[in-house]
Amino acid sequence: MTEYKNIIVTGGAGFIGSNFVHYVVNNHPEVNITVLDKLTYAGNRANLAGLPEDRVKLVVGDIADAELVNKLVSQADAVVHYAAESHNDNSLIDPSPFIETNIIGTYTLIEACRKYGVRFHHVSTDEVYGDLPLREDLPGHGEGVGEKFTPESRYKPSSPYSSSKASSDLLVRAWVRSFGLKATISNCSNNYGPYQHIEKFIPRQITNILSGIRPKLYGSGKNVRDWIHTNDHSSAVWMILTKGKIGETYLIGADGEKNNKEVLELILELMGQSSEAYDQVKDRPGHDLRYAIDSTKLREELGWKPEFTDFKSGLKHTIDWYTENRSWWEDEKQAVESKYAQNGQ
Ligand code: NAD
Ligand code: TDX
Repeated sequence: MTEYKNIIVTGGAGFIGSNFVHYVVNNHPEVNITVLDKLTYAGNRANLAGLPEDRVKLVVGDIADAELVNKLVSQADAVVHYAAESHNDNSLIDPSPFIETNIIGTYTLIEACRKYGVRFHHVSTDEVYGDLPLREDLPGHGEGVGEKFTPESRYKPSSPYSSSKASSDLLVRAWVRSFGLKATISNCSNNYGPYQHIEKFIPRQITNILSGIRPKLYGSGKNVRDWIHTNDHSSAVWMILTKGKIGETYLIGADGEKNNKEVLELILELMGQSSEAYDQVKDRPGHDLRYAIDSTKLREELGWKPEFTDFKSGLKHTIDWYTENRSWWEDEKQAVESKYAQNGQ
């Protein structure tokens, strides 16, 4: 049982937020959820379809709308904050919504939580720490060099997206220290699973193959991401919300480092394609080389551990989901690909 019976989930109609809503509905029957979501291009009512209406309510609105936020927060026990502009490539084309939503939106939420004494959990990313060198470029291939992100790592964001997330993390930290905001922060690595927007790497390649388009790999494909199944992210956030220490930052990761070329080759194999059936395209400007999370603190202090650690089987389920849910993504595919094509990607 939890003391948080009525929670607000911002961005709960997006990829990770909606997976969290499903997780809470399935695992914590005493909790009611208000999803606050603007339904931008990345938000989708369909992600919440089938959930019990008496437990999950969708409020369509902006997290930067102080009047609406104050009204909702005054009636809640906790806020779990996922809403964000989340795509690096978009932030390189137009940073402005990233500043509005990720910085001003977070500010609006923490001001309301401060006013009403409401518990706040801030969902953030490992990208605030910038990148790490590739293991192959480290002496002894990086073994024992202490080469992962920890909660003490220096903030060093590279893109407009990651710098806006870093800004929001720092606001939360300051509100804890100066105003006693009851907040925790989590920084998670790259998520995969169902309901992820098809602009992102894994679903873009799966839906390319399903549409007869060749997958697109940026640059050399050597860049490393530390993959975690979104269900494991959800269990970690719930644990931090309910057992985490106020003011603390927890890093969430499942030891899932892989380079992009390896991931793409696995998708091609699982979808019955030749391992060379893809195009190498223009690299992302400022492309972070490698992310890797040390989640010891979360595992040792709170006893969390990931369940979905077989990447190949998680990827297979994800491919099956996009194959079986064509209507969820098909209408948007052409527009997403023409935006990339304009950019040479
Ligand atoms: P997403 O883009 O799929 O979903 C974002 C959701 O926020 C959408 O439903 C959108 O409509 C909503 N939203 C955007 N602006 C809003 C506003 N102003 N007011 C209200 N709602 C708004 O993103 P995601 O990949 O699910 O990421 C969710 C959170 O997790 C983000 O904070 C992101 O930084 C963080 N995160 C993501 C990853 C990842 O791998 N995707 C990893 C670590 C952390
Ligand atoms: O078509 C592509 N080809 C490609 O090679 C795309 C879309 C991406 N890539 C590469 C770029 C990255 O190295 O794949 C990797 C993953 O790309 P994205 O899916 O865009 O994710 P990334 O930039 O790593 O950021 C993600 O993880 C951290 C989320 O989008 C962020 O919201 C989260 O904070």
